[in-house]
Amino acid sequence: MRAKRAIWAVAAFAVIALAIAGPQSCTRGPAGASVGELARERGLSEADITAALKTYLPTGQLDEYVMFSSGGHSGQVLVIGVPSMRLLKVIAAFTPEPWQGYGYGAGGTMEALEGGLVNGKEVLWGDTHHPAISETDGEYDGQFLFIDDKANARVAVISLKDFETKQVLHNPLMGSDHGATFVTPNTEYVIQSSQYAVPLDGSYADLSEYQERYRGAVTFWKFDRAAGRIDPSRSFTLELPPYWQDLADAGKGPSMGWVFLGSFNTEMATGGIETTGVPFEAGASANDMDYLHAINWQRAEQVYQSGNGLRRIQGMSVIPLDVSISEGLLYLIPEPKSPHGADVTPDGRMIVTAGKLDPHVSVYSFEKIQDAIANETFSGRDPFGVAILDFDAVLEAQVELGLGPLHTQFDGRGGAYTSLFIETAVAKWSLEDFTLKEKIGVHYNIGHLAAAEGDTRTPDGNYLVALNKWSIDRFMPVGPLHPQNFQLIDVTGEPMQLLYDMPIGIGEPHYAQIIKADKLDPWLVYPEVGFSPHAMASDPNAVSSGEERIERNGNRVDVYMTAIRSHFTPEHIKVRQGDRVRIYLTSLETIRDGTHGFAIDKHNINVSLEPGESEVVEFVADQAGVYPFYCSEFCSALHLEMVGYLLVEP
Ligand code: CUK
Ligand code: CUA
Repeated sequence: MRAKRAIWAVAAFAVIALAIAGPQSCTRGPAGASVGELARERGLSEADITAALKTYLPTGQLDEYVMFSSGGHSGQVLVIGVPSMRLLKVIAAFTPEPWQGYGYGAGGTMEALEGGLVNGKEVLWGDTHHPAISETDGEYDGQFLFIDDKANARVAVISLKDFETKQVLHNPLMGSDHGATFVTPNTEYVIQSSQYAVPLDGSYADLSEYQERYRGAVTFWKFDRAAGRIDPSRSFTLELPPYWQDLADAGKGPSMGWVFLGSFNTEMATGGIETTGVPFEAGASANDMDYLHAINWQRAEQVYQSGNGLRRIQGMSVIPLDVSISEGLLYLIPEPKSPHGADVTPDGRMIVTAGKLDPHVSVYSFEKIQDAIANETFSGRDPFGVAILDFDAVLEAQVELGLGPLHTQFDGRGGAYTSLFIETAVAKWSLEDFTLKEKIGVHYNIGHLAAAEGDTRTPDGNYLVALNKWSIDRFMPVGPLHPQNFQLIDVTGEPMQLLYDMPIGIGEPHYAQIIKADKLDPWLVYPEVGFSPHAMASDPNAVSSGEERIERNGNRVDVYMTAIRSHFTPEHIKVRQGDRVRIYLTSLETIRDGTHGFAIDKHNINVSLEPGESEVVEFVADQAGVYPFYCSEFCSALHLEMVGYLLVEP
C-alpha cells in the first residue's frame, strides 16, 4: 500500500515538475488551470508540492496511521489521522462532552466520571498529558488507551473498540501526577507517578516539615485486560523521596522489569519568594545534578505480593521507602540538570535523558546500571538512604545537541530525535556513534515529539510529529490565545522535511502516540442491539421492539424506550411533579453511522445512541410543565420529526 503510494507520488511529482518547467502544460486540473499554472500562481516551491503529495488524501482514502494526542486542559484525547493530519475524533475522558453524551445521562458515562471524584468532589476538567496505547510484547496492540490528568492525579481507561472512556480513577496519594500514563511491555501495569510532593496520607503538614512529611510516589495500577479495567485491589505504590518526579518509561527487552523515572527539585526547595527571596524556579534548579530513578517493578511486585512491610495509606498498598531500599527496588542515577525526558531505546539497552538547562542528552547503559548495582558502585546515598549510582560508571555517552533538550523518539534504524525547546528545533542524532546528524527548525518551541510506532520495540521511522507550544505567526490570528501547532515531519531520509502544519484549537496537548492504523480494529456498530458500552456486554435493561412500556412504582417511573429512524417509542411520557424518572433507551439501528441522540429540554440531558447502544437517563421531574424531547443527531429526512413530549403534571 505504502510502496504503491510512493510510486504514484513519484509519477505525480514527475508530471508536476514537468508542468512547472514546461512552457505550456497539457496537465489540466478539473477547474481548468494546469497543475503547473496553479503552482506558479500560488507561489508553491518543489518542496511545497512534494509535501502536499505526501500528505494529501483524496476523498475516501484512509490514513496509514492514527495519532492519539493528549487534549491538554480539555481533559480529552484527540484522534488524528497521519499523514493527512485530519482530526477524526475527540474522546471525552475527564470532562463531560455533550455530543458523545458523556456526562449528560445516568448510565456508564456518569459512572466513569464518578470514578474520577476527587475526595468526593466533582472535578470536571483535566490536564491530560501522556496517552499510552496498550502493549503486547513491547508493541502497540491497539486494544486500549490510557491517559492521565496531571492536575488531579487521575487516570482514564479508554477502549479502542468504541473509543470511549470506561473508567476514571483518582490516586488519593498524589496531589498531581506527571509520569503518567506509561505502560509496561505487556500492559501488566499502568504507571502513574507524582509530580509535586505532598503528604501521602492527605493530611496537613507545614512546608517547614517538607523533608519529613512530604513524599513522592509511583503507583503501578494493575490492568485487567479481560475486564478492560484497572483493578485497584491488585495495584501497589512505592513511596519515593519528595523530589518532583517527572516522566517515566518502562524498560523492555533486556531492561524488562524496570522503569525509569526522571526527577527535578532534588534540592527539595520549598519556594516562598515573598519571604525567602528565592523562587521555586531558582531553588529547584540550583544543583548540577538531579536523579533518574531506576525502579525494579518486577521485584516490587513480589514484595507487594509477599505483603512484607507494606503500609495501607488511604486504601492503597504502599511499599515504604526503607523497604524499597533494603529490597533493592530503587536506585538513583545522577542526571544533569533539571532533566525532563526519560526515554528507553527500542532495543531496551539504553535510557536517554535530557536536562532542560544542559545542551546535552545523557545516555545510560542498562547493563552498566546493573553492574553498578551488583558491585555497589555508588557515589553516595541521598538524605533518605537511597543508593546513588556512580554517574561515570553508568553513563554510556553524552551528545551535545543544542538548547533546551526535552524529549527523545526513535526511528528503529539507530536514529534518535530530540526536541529542543529553546532552540525550537528537532535534533537528529545517532545511537550508534553518538553524533549529531542534523537539525530542522519547528514553529515554535517544541515540547514533545511523537514518532510512528515510536515507543515500541520497532519504530517505523517514517513520520514524526512535533508538538509545538507556540504558533505565533503560523496561522490566522484568532485573538491573544493562539493555537498550538502540530508539525508533521518526514524522517525517511536526510534531510528531514517539514510536511504540514496542523493548528490545535484546544489545548494544551503534551504527548501523543502514533499507531499503525491496521492495528486498530474498532467496532463499526455495537456488536448487538441492546449493547451496553459501559458493561461491554448486552444490557439486561435493553428494550426490544414491541417491549416498549412505562411502569410506575410509587413515585418512580421507568420508561422502556426504543429509537429507530425516525421515531422514539413511546412518544408521550406523562408523569407527576416530583416523580423520579428513569428512561432506558435502546437504539434498534444496525447500520453504520445510524446514530440518534436523545435530549430533553431544560433537564441537562443528552445522550448519544450509536447503532445498537443501550443507555439510561435519570432525573427528578421537579418542575411541572411541557418538555419536548428530541433526537439531537440529524439521522434522517424526518429527523426533525423524531420527537416526543414529556408532560409533567402539577
Ligand atoms: S510534558 Cu509537556 S512538554 Cu507533561 Cu511530557 Cu514535556
Ligand atoms: Cu434520530 Cu435524528
